[in-house]
Amino acid sequence: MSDVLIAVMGATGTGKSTFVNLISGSQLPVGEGLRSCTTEVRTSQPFELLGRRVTLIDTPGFDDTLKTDTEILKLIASYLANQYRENKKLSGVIYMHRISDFRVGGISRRNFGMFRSLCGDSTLANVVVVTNMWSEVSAEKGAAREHELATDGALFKPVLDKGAAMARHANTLASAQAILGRLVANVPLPLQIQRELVEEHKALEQTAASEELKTQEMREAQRRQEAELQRQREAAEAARRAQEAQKARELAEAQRQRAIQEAQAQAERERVQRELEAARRQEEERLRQVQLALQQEAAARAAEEERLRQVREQQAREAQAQEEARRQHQAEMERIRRRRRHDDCIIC
Ligand SMILES: Nc1nc2c(ncn2[C@@H]2O[C@H](COP(=O)(O)OP(=O)(O)OP(=O)(O)O)[C@@H](O)[C@H]2O)c(=O)[nH]1
Ligand SMILES: [Mg+2]
Repeated sequence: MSDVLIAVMGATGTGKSTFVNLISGSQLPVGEGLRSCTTEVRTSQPFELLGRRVTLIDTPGFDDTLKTDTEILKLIASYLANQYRENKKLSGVIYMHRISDFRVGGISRRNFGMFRSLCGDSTLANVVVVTNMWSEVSAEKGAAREHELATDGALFKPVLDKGAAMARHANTLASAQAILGRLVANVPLPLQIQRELVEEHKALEQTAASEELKTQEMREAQRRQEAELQRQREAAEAARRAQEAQKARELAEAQRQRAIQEAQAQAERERVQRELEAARRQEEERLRQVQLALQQEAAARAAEEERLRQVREQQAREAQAQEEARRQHQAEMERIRRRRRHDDCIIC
């Protein structure tokens, strides 16, 4: 029975060890929390499938929480190089991807980029992109994502176009067997990283995978720098807006104070105006009263003069009447005396 070697790769937490354990009956550690679980390249216990003795290679995912990508690359590369030096080639490579990921973000893309540079193009016929965790999404959503993954040029389309296959894993033994069943009969081929390290005697730093890592790190540094610049721009913009808002508040406050002062000054002017008006009215009233008193006094004086004039007229009339009476009396007396003298002459 010939030995078959198949590697399982993919981002951390995508279920690589679970898959390996399920089909091989191994007890490789499986992650529970958010931390990466597999930190070394581990092999499963061999198992039989379709008349072949199969050994699976469980790998740590890039973007491990404990190891750097360079350390992970070194681990996988040196393991694969050693295998190739012993003339052990891979009949298949599985790339595990969670269909439940609602978005294929930077981490998944970087992982897949590393995977591609490890494999190279010439071995893609031995590659199966396996989607798992189907129980975590509705069938329609899962199918839509699967279609997107298979047709998006930035995702799996380029490898599918070059001979890789895509398969669903239902987290059952039968499903795992069906997936591996497609690989066990493949012609074993060296991966690009194996050829580079073993046949071409390249140093790890000269390999495509290392170049990819550097490119990704540069992109990541650039992204971080851009993010930092953006953060600084946003902070500056926020500070500018805060300053403007503060200025606007100060201006509004100054305007409010000015309005208060103007209102107070206006109220004061009106108060003074009212007081002046009241004083003017008071003075007018006082003058009117004085005038009235003077008029009354004049009228009283005129009445008194009139009374005095009437008294004088009366007195004059009385004096005239008395004078008239005295003259009449004298005339009477004169007349009487003349008569007496006349009478006396007659008698004489
Ligand atoms: N629902 C569901 N959960 C799964 C499946 N496969 C794995 N899991 C769970 O996903 C978590 C991570 O699984 P692992 O097998 O440790 O993933 P890994 O890819 O080996 O992770 P690293 O070793 O950290 O790279 C565990 O809690 C598993 O129980 C699956 O097909 N369906
Ligand atoms: Mg693992």
